[in-house]
Amino acid sequence: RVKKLPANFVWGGATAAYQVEGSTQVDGKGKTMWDDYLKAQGRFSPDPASDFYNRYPEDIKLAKQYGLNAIRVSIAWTRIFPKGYGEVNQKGVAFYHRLFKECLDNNVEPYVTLHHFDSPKTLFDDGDWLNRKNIDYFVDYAKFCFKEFPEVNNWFTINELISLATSQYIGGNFPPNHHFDVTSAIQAEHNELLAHARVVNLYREMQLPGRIGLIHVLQPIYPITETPENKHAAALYDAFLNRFLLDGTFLGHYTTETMALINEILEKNNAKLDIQPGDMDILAKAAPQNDYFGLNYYQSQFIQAYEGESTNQFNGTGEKGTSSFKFKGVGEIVKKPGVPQTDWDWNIYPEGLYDVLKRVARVYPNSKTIYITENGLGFKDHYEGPDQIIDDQPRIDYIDQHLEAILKARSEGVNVQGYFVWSLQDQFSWANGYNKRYGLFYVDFDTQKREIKESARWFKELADTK
Ligand code: BGP
Repeated sequence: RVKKLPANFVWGGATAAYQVEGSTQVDGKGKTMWDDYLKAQGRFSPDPASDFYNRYPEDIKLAKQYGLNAIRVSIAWTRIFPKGYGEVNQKGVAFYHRLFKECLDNNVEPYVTLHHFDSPKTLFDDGDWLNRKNIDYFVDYAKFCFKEFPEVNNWFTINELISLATSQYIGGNFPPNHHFDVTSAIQAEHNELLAHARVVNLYREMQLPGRIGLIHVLQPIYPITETPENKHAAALYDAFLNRFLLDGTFLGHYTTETMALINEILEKNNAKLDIQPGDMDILAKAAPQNDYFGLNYYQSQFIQAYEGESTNQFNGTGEKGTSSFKFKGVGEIVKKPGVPQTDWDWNIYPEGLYDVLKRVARVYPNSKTIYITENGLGFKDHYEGPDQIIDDQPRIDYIDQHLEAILKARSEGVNVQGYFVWSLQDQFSWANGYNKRYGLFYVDFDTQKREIKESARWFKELADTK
């Protein structure tokens, strides 16, 4: 076993504005694509979430106390520009200055994402990423933030472009809940890449001293057995989830092989992708200008060939075995015997993280430095009573196994410089609500009291002893 963390390793906890802040209707904040949607759905409310808007000093103190030297936060676009553009909301601006100051005063370095699944409602209603006008608004918002927050040195443009695109338009578990709308999904992927690339190019033009990149969640896809059909299914789905975005980000173009796979999916689904003149120049210019790469990893998937109609079932309740996914002309997701799964049917497969790290380093050298910006276990933690340590051994095992995969890749030359656990404290999960917990710190959502989990103590020991 390779077991040593490097001395200067970035060791953080991750959050996202809408999942922790709460206070969605105070101090002039505008609505996101989620507010009315969640209300109509009636399952759970984004308020007060983890009440981070008011309790951030407490959470940052906990982070520091438990050995963390970094935190991932995101700026809620709608606190700054309630309508997505136009007038600036100074109370929102002031909040983020306070937050960053608190981080820096405590030596917890903030890594800041500009867009984490929370498009302004006005822009969402107007097509979200499918409307190119909204890319202009995103660039304006980014520019404002770069000027306004010089105290931030580590930026990410967009979090998990693919999760947004596929949850909105393929799986249907994010608004606007389309199922297998392949045209919208692939277009959203391309347009989000454009938005990212334009902001990277802008950041370089502004000659700012910090670092900028984006965050992809990578999901390795393995054929369930090594038949030619299953291997082709894996190649197709991989192109749709990973390869198209990695090519666009770090090569600055989509390779012929990637486009052959994408076009096969588009043809089989009567879908199309619109690439406009100039788009590829923007991507090509940005590709070598990323400073680093945020890689999120949770799970790998196993697939077999499938030619029938598309159908899917999303497990948003934690009732094991209730999910299914069949993508016409691509493949059917299947369970691999011997690979454990969480209550939400996510495979626990640390080998996938090792494989994908090796792949990124080999195929995409422009990724430069890699930070694992999310990794963690969704789990139904058991509350033990006030001031009682919560035993979350399965989470410790999960993190331990994935760290081992990271350290193995590092020992073979992959340049991983940090790890952010998802998540710092328990928070609101978009399509699952509050029973899917990830935190090092337990949040009693009724009282907002924080409790310590064993994983936090384990995390601290690792920080201390490396
Ligand atoms: C990532 C997101 C996070 C977070 C995490 C866990 O996709 O970047 O925002 O939610 O996954 O996912 P979930 O909450 O669906 O379990």
